[in-house]
Amino acid sequence: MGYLNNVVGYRDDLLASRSIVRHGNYAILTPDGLVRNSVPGFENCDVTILSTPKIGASFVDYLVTLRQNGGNLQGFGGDGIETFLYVIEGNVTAQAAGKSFHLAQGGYLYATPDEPMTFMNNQPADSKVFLYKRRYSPAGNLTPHIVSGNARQLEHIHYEGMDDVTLVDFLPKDPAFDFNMHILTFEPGASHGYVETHVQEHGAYILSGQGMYNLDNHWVPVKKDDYIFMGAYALQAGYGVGRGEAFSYIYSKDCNRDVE
Ligand code: UGY
Ligand code: MN
Repeated sequence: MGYLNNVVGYRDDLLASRSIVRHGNYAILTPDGLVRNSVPGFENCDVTILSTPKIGASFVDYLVTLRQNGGNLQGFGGDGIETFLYVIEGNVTAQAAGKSFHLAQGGYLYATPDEPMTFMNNQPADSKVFLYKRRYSPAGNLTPHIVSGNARQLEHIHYEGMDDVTLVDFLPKDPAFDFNMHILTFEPGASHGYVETHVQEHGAYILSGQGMYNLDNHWVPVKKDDYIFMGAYALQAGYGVGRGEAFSYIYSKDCNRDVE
């Protein structure tokens, strides 16, 4: 018996992933490669940790599927950590600072660094949320406040004067806030006006459609449910492709602070 009897078929399927990780620079995490993490405080949830300081981000993003009665009742954030929750699918009840919020698809909650948020699935079917946390960067006596609403009620502004690209801002333009969350939407064929090169970082989750994205001068195809990390100074630009749905993503961006 030769050793060849032990050789299994060539696993070319294991060579095929659209995910890319360039530490500190950019990453694309596609749904097929995501793994579940066990994180204290999350019960009956599938938690995937996305960007972290280990990839070069100053924030942490998570994708969480809340199963029946699933959620985090122990408290997410607080002790100097501000948090943001966005409902991708389903219905979630969240609490912060003694207030309760019923969040349907598109619903969101920002909790200040001194107030942990709790949240729970509010329906028998699964709900899916995008979470963000970061250590708040204080500026003088400014204090941010709790913000909640639904993306559907937010104003769509034309991004940098373009007809076919719109932007939504979730948080107020107030220097007390050290980041904002946005949704950027490109009609098929619409694009950024130029290759952005900036110190701010992004964690972006694609909500709909398909696009081509330039990350540090590498063009990559991206689509709904992909996640993109763009580190400080990562070159970035994209355009929507296809004839159907607009290419749209929710993303974070640090703001309103000087650099040390
Ligand atoms: O706000 C932004 O920097 C945004 N336009 N960046 C991006 O979409 N990659
Ligand atoms: Mn940008």
